[in-house]
Amino acid sequence: GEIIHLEDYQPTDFVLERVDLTFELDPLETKVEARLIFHRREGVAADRPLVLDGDELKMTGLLLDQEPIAAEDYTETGETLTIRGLPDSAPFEITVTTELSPQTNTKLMGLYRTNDVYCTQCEAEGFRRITFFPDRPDVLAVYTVNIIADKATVPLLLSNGNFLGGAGMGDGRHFAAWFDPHPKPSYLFALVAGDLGVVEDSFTTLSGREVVLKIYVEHGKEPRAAYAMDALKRSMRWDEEVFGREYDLDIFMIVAVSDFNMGAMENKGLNVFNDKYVLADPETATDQDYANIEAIIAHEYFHNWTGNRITCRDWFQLCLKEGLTVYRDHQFSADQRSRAVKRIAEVRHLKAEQFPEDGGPLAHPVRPTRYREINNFYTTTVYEKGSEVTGMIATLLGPDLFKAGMDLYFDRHDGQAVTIEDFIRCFEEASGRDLTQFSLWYHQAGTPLVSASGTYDASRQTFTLQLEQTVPPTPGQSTKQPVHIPLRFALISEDGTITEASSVSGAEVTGDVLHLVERSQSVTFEGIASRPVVSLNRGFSAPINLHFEKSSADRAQIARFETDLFARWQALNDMALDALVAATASVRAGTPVVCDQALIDALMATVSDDALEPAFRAQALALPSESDIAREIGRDNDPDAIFAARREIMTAIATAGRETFAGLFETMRSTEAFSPDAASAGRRALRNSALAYLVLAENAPTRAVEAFSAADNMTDLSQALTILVHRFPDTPEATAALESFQTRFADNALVLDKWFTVQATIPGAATLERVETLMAHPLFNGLNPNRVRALVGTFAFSNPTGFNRADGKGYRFLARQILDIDPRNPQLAARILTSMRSWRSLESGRAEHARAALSEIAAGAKLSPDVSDIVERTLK
Ligand code: HT7
Ligand code: ZN
Repeated sequence: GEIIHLEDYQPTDFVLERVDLTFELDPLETKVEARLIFHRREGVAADRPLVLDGDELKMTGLLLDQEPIAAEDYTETGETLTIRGLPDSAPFEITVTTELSPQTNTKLMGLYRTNDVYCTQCEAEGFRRITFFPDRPDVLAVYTVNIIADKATVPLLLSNGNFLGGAGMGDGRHFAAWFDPHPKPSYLFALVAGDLGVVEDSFTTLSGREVVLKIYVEHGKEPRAAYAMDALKRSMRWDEEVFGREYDLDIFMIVAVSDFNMGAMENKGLNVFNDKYVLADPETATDQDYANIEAIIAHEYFHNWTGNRITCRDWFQLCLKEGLTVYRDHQFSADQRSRAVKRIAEVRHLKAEQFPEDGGPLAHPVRPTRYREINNFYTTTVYEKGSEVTGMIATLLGPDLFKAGMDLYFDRHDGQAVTIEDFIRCFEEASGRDLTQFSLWYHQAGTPLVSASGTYDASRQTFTLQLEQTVPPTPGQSTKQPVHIPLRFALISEDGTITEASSVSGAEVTGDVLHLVERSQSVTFEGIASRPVVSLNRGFSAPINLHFEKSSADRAQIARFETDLFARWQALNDMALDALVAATASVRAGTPVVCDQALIDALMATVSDDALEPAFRAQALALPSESDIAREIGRDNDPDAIFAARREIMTAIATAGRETFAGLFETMRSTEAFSPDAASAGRRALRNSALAYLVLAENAPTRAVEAFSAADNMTDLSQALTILVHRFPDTPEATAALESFQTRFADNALVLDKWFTVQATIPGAATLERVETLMAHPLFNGLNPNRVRALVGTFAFSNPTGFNRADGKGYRFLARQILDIDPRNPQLAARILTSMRSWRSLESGRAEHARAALSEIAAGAKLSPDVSDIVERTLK
């Protein structure tokens, strides 16, 4: 594939007015008729042809105003259909007929089949696999869709918008017609047809309109859609109350399918979901599953305004809808649950996924300017960093001006396809603030590094904070400008109270927000009575790396007294990270690991503090991961040393806190019936962390075995299984528990994914052979993306010691898998391949093995554009 550049953007020569589609569904020979009404855009020369996009299409007919087009007036290649000699200004109708084979479409883009259900996925460029079309997001049209299929086997016929009507056709077939009055780009088109069960409900909007809600799932699974329905109604209400956005059709439908490349898709009025993010009940779903369902249901629903009503001009603007919608779903979850705990989870995720991307070969700006394969830009940078950037606008402007900017955006751009510049302009106009420098966050890749140090002058009663920022070089961007960094902060005095300065110089400070705008800034606070401890980047107000050396005592002071709970967690986590990095150095030097007593004291004080919510205490106990430690060390990493160091630190904490953990394991036990609410989930989280430490302290599987037998919900069951199997992998106890889990859930593929994942993430080199054996297991299905991610994906992404085996066999295994998956599902292959993105920070032996495996992939015959793009950038 060639490279697409933002600067080459041009509007289309022809304006699409209306789309009429007719589908005659058949597994191998689906007929599609597309009637497209166009007119030439004003000012476009009369000899300009109409160029439509296509991808692997078989065209069986082509008409202009119902008349065949002469062979010399059109050219069809696999990828484009060019039609010449079209009317100058009058509207005209093009009718294209194509024939598709949904049953053999394994890419899961366009029209495909999953469990005998017909289903489409059109974002980003899937519509061109259905018919020849101007398949780009700035082409908005009104669609009518007719679907015809066998009535007995395909009783359900769905598409976007409102239902017009349907009937039997007297030949065993039936049809249904749908009309979507909202102009939309092709990527939001959807069709679903098959035999599914349904859960129905309704929602009355604030203005009193009644909306029918339907969630379609496989027959028999209806009870497992109840939580998703509840989350949907809460999302609809929340968007009305917080963003003033109402739903705009008579019906909103969600369909759960089992073969899907991503989490879900926001097609207008007809969202399609990976069933993993719809189905839940206490016996089969963990608390994390419930939280994911709530967040993704909300995310897709929120797209109705941020994405669908206002969409992207081109795919470079993907963060316009994705960053903003992630921001909105984060705010929703924070309101539904504990804001601080939600923020901690977000930051953990951001650092674990986005920071490595931004610091490696695949780094790109939130708003990129070039791409080879757009599917490879559905990244954590576009989504999560995009959300952080939106959050910084809210921090800079404050809640009222942020809201005014959002209202202006909805008002001004409803029904349009716009750019990030249009979005930013709304906030500039609403606030009167110049966001030129701030916009660099969209255009410069790389995580800014802020170095801070403080000096207290007792005689003058002043405190000076010295701040420096650098944005590291990234591929294609060697030099960077300083960015506008909103740093929320607090000065904590010796007695633990928060001190306000009588005046500040050297930076703009509004409320608790300090504006860092220069490369280097010296900020002086006056009227400070004693040496303060600075808590910087409260609430993670900016997505930066912060280097601020502090003593354990100072960190402990923040952990104890900050009023921002996130900052308390951050202080504990920083202490733990210091200890873990030091421990790793000891392991590599062959000297004994000693655990900082201040860390143990601060952790135990936090976990024993009953005034703190259990979910927060559980977050405190969850130490930085092996990859967090590797990222902090940054180079020459030895995953085995990191693992050993982390195990030793955890054991030291476990030993010191053994009684506390035993107490928590009892007091956090639930006596009530299972509820997925955040408070109950928090108690389970704390109890299960206590269990993990207890098992380490006791160095025996007994307690995990008991917890496994006693569990009455999937959270406790899967946690007990993980603790047991990861700590004592080859014991009869672990084998028996795995066996019992597999037997019990043999008919539930989503639960078996947990069983595959638990085993794929067992620490140590031996896991590779286990994964290879599991791939031949009768319950594994290499054609289903969820199965592949559960086994191969988690092995590569979440098993540092197994995947990074010193002999390089983990990488070679991955190379084989990528080459095997790529021909049938390039998106899935490319996604899993990004697990190699940090290979250059490994010690040289492993790095050489990784490079060899990447080169093996690069040398593969007939690579997809998806995989070749990732492999080439990763190797560069
Ligand atoms: N907007 C959706 C993106 C998506 C997607 C992209 C490429 C290929 C398959 C896909 N399925 C869904 C999901 C979202 O962000 O809401
Ligand atoms: Zn989205």
